[in-house]
Amino acid sequence: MGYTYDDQNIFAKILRGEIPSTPVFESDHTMAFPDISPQKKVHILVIPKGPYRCYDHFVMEASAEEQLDFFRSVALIAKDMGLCEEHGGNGYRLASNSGANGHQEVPHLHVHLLGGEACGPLTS
Ligand code: DGP
Repeated sequence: MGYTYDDQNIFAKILRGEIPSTPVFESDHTMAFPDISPQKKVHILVIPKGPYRCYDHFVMEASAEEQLDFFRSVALIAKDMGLCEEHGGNGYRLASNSGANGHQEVPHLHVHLLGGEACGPLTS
């Protein structure tokens, strides 16, 4: 069974400019913007520009160039936002929900970058 992708999801509309967003980062294959409902002082969503539903879809089917750009971008954003311990910050959490059990609401791969305050243990 191949991966499907619904191009009417909210992040696809943001990428096409149909819904406004305030990007904090953009590269050839990656974009990032603040979460509409932040769970921490810093809550950024990092998404690939390509049509990938979730983490495993992206890793299985995106090109090496897209993958390198995406994973590197996550780290660059964490660094630029002052979150990395190696650069004077207090660390951060990455989370990517996939599918129903993962409680994924928007079916376009996104990594939540959380920081600016303690995240605490994972609870549910
Ligand atoms: P998830 O459960 O991992 O699929 O989280 C989806 C996140 O997307 C959730 O934290 C809220 C956020 N979100 C939903 N709609 C919008 C939107 O239109 N703009 C922005 N910036 N964030 C959104």
